Amino acid sequence: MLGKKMMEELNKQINEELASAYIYQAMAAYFESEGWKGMALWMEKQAGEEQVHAKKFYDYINARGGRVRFQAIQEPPFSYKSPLDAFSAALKHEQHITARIDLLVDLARKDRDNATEIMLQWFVSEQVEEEEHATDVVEHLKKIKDSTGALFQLDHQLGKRGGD
Ligand code: OFO
Repeated sequence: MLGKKMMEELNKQINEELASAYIYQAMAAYFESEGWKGMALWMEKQAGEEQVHAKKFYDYINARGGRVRFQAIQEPPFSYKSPLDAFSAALKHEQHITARIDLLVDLARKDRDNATEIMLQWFVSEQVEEEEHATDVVEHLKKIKDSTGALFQLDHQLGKRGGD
């Protein structure tokens, strides 16, 4: 059985993951509106991944005999100043999610809830990748600055993102 506090926090994490999907899908819409098709596709893939993350928590709560509770999702930002602004926000958001996962691991250790701690290890590794991918794009965009040609090239490259 999951502890009460753990079940609350895992349910909150479903909300965090779905809110992440919402944020990234809204970023995709922003990129679409600006004509950056590759970046839009990158964000769309990211949004899809977040839904998979939410489902992992959903399935885990159910497997442990808990009760899933869906909560309201906040409206995501509508627009950004630039691609760099959007990807910087995505990186900041991933850092927030990493802090959330760390909090869940701390709680699992405190509860001596080994099953949850092991389940969370996948997310610990995933967050390393998530931050790395967002950081790569942010660094690339910083180097590009306002070079339209280089931006088009990066947009093309990001559009080739697979289902990682
Ligand atoms: Fe972006 O990793 Fe889940 O939230």
